[in-house]
Amino acid sequence: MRLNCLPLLIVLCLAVSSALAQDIDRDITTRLPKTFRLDITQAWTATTFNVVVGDTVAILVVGIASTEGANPLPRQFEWIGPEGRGQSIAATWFPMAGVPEQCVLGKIGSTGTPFYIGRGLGFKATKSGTLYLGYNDTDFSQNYGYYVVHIFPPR
Ligand SMILES: [Ca+2]
Repeated sequence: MRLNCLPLLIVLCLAVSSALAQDIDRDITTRLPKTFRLDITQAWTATTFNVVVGDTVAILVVGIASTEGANPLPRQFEWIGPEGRGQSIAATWFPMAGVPEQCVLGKIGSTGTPFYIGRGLGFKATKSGTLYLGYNDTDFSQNYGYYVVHIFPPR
């Protein structure tokens, strides 16, 4: 009895999936991101993504990480998103001063000027070079976790 229903079920599934697929036309020119895992146990990480002057690039960062090991003390250094600790503005001895401590940064080229990325950023490059991702911290030894960074290339 159950086997008799199987062909009908398959036809029904195909009809439903076919109907759903008719709502889109695939666009192969859509920008799909390159995805990187940002290690926060070091200040800067070189990506394999190269930027050219004039490129418009979009970056999206997700995840949470700890600056005080895998079990940070409650209400002291808790899990932090890529926007950093908004209540603590970095001093001059951080990789980038004047933005939140423990935020995600970027720079173009190993000697480039750092810029704030946080949860995400869209920019037009005024310099060519390898895109670096950074973590705005001074002690990297007990950092735990990572961020996932999606970089959408220019069209
Ligand atoms: Ca730290």
